[in-house]
Amino acid sequence: MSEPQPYRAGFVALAGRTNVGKSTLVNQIVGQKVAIVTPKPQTTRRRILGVRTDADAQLILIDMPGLHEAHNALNRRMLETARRCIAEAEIVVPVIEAAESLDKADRRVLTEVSELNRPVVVAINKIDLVSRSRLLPLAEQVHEVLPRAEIVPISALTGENIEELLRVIKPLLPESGPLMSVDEYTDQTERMLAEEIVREKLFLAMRQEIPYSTAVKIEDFSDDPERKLTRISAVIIVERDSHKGMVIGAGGRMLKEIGTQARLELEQILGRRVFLELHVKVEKRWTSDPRKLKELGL
Ligand SMILES: Nc1nc2c(ncn2[C@@H]2O[C@H](COP(=O)(O)OP(=O)(O)O)[C@@H](O)[C@H]2O)c(=O)[nH]1
Ligand SMILES: [Mg+2]
Repeated sequence: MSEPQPYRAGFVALAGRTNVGKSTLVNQIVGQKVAIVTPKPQTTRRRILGVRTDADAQLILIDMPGLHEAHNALNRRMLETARRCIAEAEIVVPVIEAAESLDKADRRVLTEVSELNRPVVVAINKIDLVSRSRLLPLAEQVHEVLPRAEIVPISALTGENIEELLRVIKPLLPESGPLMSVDEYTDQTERMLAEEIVREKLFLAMRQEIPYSTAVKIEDFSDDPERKLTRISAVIIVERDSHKGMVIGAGGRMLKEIGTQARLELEQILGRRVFLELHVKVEKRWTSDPRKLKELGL
């Protein structure tokens, strides 16, 4: 009979440029929505933990902002956050996009990761969009930068090959009992989740560059047990008066739609009725103001 395998647990950082599907992958592995996802770059601003507890191992996944070039204080903070996340992880999983060849930004990420003295597993994501046979040249290019890393093609969206990714990662984790309570799946409070969900609906609703200069702050989050509902009041912060008008929309329709979408999802996540109130406030140049960023927890 074989020896029982020791339990393993540790921190796994998902690193990569923006929009490759890191947050989608965290949600897929955890089996719950812990991180918001949009087609827009730079959706994730903070470090978010997602926990997956299995019978043989516990993975604490670190979702983080993308590795990108920084042009303002917000971007610099996001980049610092990403680098700190990579530094604190036991295993680094660079996520890159399935394509014919390695994109410049992806190559930069792999090179940065290759300089760490840490086990690395490369996830080639979005394989639902390409045929597998065409991934060979890409895998070879990855192998040139990271000769010792295992490479696993996956689809974070459909879940394809995620079990294989976990099978490769688990033996690399240190021997340890679970680090987080087994019924926990994120380190975020309900208040933080509410903030993120409102921001997701805002990002999805707005076109062009406006999302990057908006933020959401929860001003009140209180349970009303008698009426079995949670009252949430949030402010959407924008940089310019013109942006305020666009977020509110003609006759207030845009803001109402964002509020409805956010409320419906929050009711589903929290499992109770939600009364959500949104308003919009202009804070000139908040994305360049370190003090404002700190106030917003960024
Ligand atoms: N087709 C496809 N799209 C994906 C996949 N994973 C993520 N996406 C999409 O890529 C976009 C960015 O995803 P997100 O998780 O926010 O990327 P992040 O910036 O790396 O966290 C979203 O529109 C996702 O729906 C995948 O495996 N296949
Ligand atoms: Mg993300």
